[in-house]
Amino acid sequence: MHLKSVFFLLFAFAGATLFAQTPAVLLVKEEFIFDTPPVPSCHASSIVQLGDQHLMATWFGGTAEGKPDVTIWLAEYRKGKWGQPKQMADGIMDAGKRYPCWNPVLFKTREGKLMLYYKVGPNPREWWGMVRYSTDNGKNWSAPEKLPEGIMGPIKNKPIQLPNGDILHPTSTESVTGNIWHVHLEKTDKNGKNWQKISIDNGDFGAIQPSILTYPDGKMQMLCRSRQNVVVQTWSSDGGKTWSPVSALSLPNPNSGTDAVTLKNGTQILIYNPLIRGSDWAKGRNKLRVAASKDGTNWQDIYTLEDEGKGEFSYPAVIQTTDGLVHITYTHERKNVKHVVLKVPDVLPPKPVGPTPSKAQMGWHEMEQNAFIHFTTNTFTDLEWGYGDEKPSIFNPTQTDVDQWIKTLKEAGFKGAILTCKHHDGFTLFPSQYTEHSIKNSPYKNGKGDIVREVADACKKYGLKFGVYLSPWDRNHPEYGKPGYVEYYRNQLKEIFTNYGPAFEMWFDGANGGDGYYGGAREKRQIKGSTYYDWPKTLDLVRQMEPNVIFFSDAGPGVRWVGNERGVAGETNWNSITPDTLFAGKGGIEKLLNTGSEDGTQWIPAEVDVSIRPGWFYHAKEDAKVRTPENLFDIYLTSVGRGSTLLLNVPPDRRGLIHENDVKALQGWRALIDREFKTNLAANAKVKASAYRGNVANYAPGNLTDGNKETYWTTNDDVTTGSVEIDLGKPQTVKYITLKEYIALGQRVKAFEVEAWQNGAWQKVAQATTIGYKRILKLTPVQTDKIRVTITASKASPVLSAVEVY
Ligand code: FUL
Repeated sequence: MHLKSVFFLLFAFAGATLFAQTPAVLLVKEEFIFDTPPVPSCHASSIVQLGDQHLMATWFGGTAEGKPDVTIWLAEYRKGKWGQPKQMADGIMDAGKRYPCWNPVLFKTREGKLMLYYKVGPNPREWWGMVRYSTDNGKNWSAPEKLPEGIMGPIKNKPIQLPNGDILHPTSTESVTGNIWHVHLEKTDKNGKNWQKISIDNGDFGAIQPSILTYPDGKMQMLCRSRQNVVVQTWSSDGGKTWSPVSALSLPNPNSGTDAVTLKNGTQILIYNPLIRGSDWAKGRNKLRVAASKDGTNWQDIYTLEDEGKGEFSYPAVIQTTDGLVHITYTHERKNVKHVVLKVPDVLPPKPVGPTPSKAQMGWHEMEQNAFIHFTTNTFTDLEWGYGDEKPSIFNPTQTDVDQWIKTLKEAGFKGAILTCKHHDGFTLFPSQYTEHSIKNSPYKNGKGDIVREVADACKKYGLKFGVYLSPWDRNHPEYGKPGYVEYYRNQLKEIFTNYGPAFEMWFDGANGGDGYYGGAREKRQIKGSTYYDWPKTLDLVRQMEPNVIFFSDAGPGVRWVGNERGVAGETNWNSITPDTLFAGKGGIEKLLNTGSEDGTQWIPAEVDVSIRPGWFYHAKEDAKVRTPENLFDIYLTSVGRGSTLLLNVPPDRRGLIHENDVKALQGWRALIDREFKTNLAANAKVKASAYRGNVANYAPGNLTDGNKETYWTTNDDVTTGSVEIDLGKPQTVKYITLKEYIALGQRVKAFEVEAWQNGAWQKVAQATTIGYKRILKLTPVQTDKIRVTITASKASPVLSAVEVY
């Protein structure tokens, strides 16, 4: 690259950053405290500010929690960098006995005394409180000393210092017998001396590990983890002397540590795992969120720190530094401590409305276009549904070039490809050890071939995600319809997901039961779609291997069928649906699947599956019936343009190649999309809005045209309609309007219209209902210099991330 163009790029990039608005909650930084963990396991961090750009964090670490070698570690952060961790304390006691160390807590008083509290002892029921002090910001520390008998010190979260200098230490106990968990407070003077206990009525709750929040009216609140699957609280109106009985908040808690802090502007911040407890400790700790509140009672999620199908992200610690930023540390898979810095706006973002997409679903929405690949014995028998009695010897694609398939798909703009690893005929495109009806008994590469491997590898090579179709209905298998087949099916899922992953989507269709070969029985077998496969168990099995996989079926749970195979999502297309009574293969629900339900309980967006040819499999007689680029473009508008993801089937032919006609159609289609959406006339355009939330930049209408998917325009909570006006600068021919909702906060818009400024007046040029991830409206081309979008009905304040004009 020429030096000049490097300069140009740098300049353009800086310009874009300068003019971009800020997301409501801005991620300033995220990093791990260490590059190479000094010990195999770490947990329970705490963080404190020592000065400008100067922080200190602590945690316990060793071979594993509870092992005698576990010690207390400390690291300092200066000017944006974490230094080498140092060991600060161990559990070697005078008698030569060694115990594990636990939950360290850092605190610095207004007077400048730095305190490192921690616990030592065989377990949380028998541990005792320890402390070290530093009066020179951590350069030198006093010798470890035991806290007075019966005093714990802060149990996990930081203390607060009262206006009179006294310190309140949030703490708790776990009983040696009877397994009673109980929160209380300890109070000291400003030097951390003269300990006093303040007891709290815990009622029936088993609560531990409180954090203390303060309110402008002088009230205080403690938030704690509980064994009752909720975050619990207690309040004080007398400066912390007495506390109300413990009660539940509406926030879930999987019996995992939380932390909270009061910001200078009065906003309360809580970091918590928003799930209920699973079958073991780590379950329920796979998601971690930031919630905010003004009154301590009404909480809203404002940021997602972690959202994984599996894993432990837990035990947060949170502080606000003098520059206003919020610093969070938390346990990351027990391997590292993660440090995240956020800027939280004074005016809080809108509360999420209804269900919202998971991180994996969001990734799926952003893919927009995926390809389906149907290939099996049907390609050679000219059937759509093979009976299951095919001879493996007929599978013989002699010119197979999987690179050609995936390269073609890549060039057409697809982001992922889902392969029929096994269709209803039961023939496996991989050498399954569980069946002879398999590629291993075909002439393809003398029985050494493996199309699943080739596709997975080519996807990797071309940067496409790989997905799996493994038909539940199997017309070859003798046990189909009996319990034995379900085990067989699960075994093959194990083969696929352990040998060919990662897979982003698993597709299981609704076609089930009926006649088939069934190992020679040649009969009709009916199954009960709602129960036969025991899907919950099967999905759990797959999740163990691929925690973030998206499951497609008629009823989700990841994404749903769109209700037809014509390529058409509903004009009105809600990403939500109530799946309670739905299951794969249930009849009569096509209309519901097509539109979703406005009040659906789960985020299960529609996927539009359609074939480029009349059939799903290649048939020479359909070579002239390949969809035209124009037809594919219409499908693009009725799928991606209606907030869905398109899954377009492109079946390889008998040679093992994507047929020339299909290649040509795809190329034409791509060219059409590129041509029609070449220049966004609204990029960086001036935008006005009828109103915007709190009149602050975080929610200003300029966020609609800044090209940043994390920024959005929204209104105050009581405003559910509104308009934005885009100034195109000069008269332009406008053919399409693209709108995007910021779906992380739920799908909201129910109706909107678009107007163009013509001859001194607004003329309506389109109206529609839902938006969702993306909505493209095709207009009768119009000459105009101004476009106005008016949200006429919305479930709550509309939240839009983009308006594009083409
Ligand atoms: C349906 C199947 O029966 C078809 O053969 C095809 O695979 C389509 C995508 O799903 O359920």
